[in-house]
Amino acid sequence: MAIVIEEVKYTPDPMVAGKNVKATAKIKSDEAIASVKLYTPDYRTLEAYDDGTHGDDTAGDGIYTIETEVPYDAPAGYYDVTLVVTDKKGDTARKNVQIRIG
Ligand SMILES: [Ca+2]
Repeated sequence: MAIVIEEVKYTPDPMVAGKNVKATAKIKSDEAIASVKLYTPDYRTLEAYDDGTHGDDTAGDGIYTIETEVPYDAPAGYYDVTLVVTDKKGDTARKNVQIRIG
């Protein structure tokens, strides 16, 4: 198990169209992480950070954070997003997560 993605959370839950959402994923890896990307239902690719900025609370704690605005015209409902983690050796792990927009 090179990369383990655990504890994906977001607030507020459900998300609100036109408002900010903060999502976090706890990631464990034997290798250094190269990138953590989230593919959204509206075909955006968002980068998650563990650098103490971009809404991330603590740098280097293995909790990666994305802060973004939910599209104002997003219809309420359940959606699937995909989180893809790539390490510096090029190995990847992915996790599908169901989100809710209220
Ligand atoms: Ca962090």
